[in-house]
Amino acid sequence: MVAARRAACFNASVPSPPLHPSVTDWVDECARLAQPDRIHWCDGSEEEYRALVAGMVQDGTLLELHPQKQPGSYLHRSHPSDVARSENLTFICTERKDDAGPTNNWMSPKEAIDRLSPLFRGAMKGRTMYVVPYLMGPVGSPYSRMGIELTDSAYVAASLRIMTRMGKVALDHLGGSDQFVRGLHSLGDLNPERRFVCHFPEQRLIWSIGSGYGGNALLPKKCFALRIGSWLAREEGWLAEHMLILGLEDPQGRVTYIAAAFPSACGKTNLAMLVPPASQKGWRIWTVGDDIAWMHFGKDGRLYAVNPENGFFAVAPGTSSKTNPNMMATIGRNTIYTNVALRPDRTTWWEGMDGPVPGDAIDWQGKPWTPGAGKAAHPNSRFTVPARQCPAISPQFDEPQGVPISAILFGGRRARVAPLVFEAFDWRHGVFLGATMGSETTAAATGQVGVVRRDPMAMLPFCGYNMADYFAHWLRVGARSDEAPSIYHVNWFQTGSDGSFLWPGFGENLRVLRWILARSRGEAEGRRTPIGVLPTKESLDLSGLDLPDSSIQQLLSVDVEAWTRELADMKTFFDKFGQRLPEELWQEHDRLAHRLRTEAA
Ligand code: GTP
Ligand code: SPV
Ligand code: MN
Repeated sequence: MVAARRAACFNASVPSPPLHPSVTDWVDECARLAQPDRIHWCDGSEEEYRALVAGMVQDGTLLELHPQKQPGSYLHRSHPSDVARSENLTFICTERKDDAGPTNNWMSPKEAIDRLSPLFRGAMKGRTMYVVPYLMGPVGSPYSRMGIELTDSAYVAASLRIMTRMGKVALDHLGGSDQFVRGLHSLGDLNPERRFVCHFPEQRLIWSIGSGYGGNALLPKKCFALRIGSWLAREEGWLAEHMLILGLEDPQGRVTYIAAAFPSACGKTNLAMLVPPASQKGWRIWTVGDDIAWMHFGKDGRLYAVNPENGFFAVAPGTSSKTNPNMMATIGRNTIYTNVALRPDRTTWWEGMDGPVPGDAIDWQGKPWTPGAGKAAHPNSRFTVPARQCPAISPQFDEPQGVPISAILFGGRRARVAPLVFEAFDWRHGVFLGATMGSETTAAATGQVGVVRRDPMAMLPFCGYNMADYFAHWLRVGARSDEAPSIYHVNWFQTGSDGSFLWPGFGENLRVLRWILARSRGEAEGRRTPIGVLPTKESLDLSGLDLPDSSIQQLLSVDVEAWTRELADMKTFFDKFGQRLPEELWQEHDRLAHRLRTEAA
């Protein structure tokens, strides 16, 4: 009976044993629920990828771009109501509501299964269910983890081959084990009324229905590597973070690794592949990751980071050969774009790209567009591309032990208040800086853009458990080591009275990284202020930038009144957590209040 059902369900390429029976049992169970016409086990091969793409070109899911100008590249358009992560439809489904905490939407596991089962029932009729085994992290790394995503979206299956180490390599890693994160995904009917992204961290399970976009649908990324990942990390004593990882090489050839947490669409990808401007001779940046870091303390007490991903799913608008030449080179081929605009010669375009604005184009919804008619590319339009195509990809990208992190940066998008850069007094103060980070919302999530909100450690939408416990975890792991990285806060996004950015940003951000590096080596001056240690004007290399004194003044000063107002907002945020918030954070809050009062007096 079981054999007969398997024969009916599985394609010829069912991987040969030894798979743990729980793998096939779960695939069977999901197939009985969603009732796909076909099941395809992905092996991750080039031929399979080509066949997936060919099928999508044929049925109109993908449009082939100009084969010479953008070889191997395709345009995908998502449903106009499905263009970004849906935070309001994202749930953490723990047995106890308190374990999800006040910053997450919560449903009991039973309610979630009861509500979503009818939506999944028969959802894959007439469709193929792709079984996508994937490995998060370098092959052979003790820190890598297995997941399997079942999806009825060929776009998702193809994208996962870019974003993860997918197919045979993953099953080889799994071997006969039953340790993997289960992810069930269906496009459903794409109606936001019937869209849910549910996480069951206690069951290592994800159920997502009703969206085909990014973080809602590519389950290894935010759902596994961050939400379930952060839960596992707390249980096991490591960190799963929304951070880029870069190597900063100085003119003597020494490489120092830095991790940085900025909220969605706040500059991680750009910093991770920074190209030094001509004025910064001898410096070089190596890209290890642009979105997620899994970090473990080594026996030597240092914090080591691996990038669990294998590709980039990055923001298109604003990407140009001026802002991010490495990314422009990366996407020269084998790239799947989503919701960008199309020029008449079948090449892609978006706001902020090089060259002239096209006189006419097709916008992200497939409609004719001329300049002045709103945005041609959706503000959250993106592309997936293999990480190894990046000219700056680090030789340590596949290093199983990861890279040792010397500094951690937290940063937000703040028009006012937060100076260009400041250093935390110690680990505990650094955790406070991360926990109280504020940032303006962006198009990466549905909802209003440009509203300042608390986004602790850039993890507000991604922490899979109570954030009070998450802060306690951060405090605990750092206290265990004398070699913990130093912590900094940065902000590239201050604006002047006319609304334009005060700091040139992008490649020039290297100047800030150099100050951070020099500080961590004890070689740069700093100025102690109530919020942390700021650069003195002389210690930060501003040569050749031609910044007006008034801009430098605003970039490098602490507005005591504005910070005093911040304090009140931090308190409101902390109050949400009640007794569960670690006492140390209240102490840091009170110390900041005291320092600000002393400064004002
Ligand atoms: P996610 O993929 O959503 O997690 O975002 P991310 O943090 O990787 O953001 P990304 O680097 O893609 O940047 C988002 C937007 O910010 C793009 O439009 C960039 O052009 C812009 N940006 C990045 N760095 C800078 C900077 O230093 N200054 C300014 N003004 N804009 C920047
Ligand atoms: C983010 O929003 O932080 C992203 C894009 O990196 S998505 O994968 O859609 O969440
Ligand atoms: Mn992100």
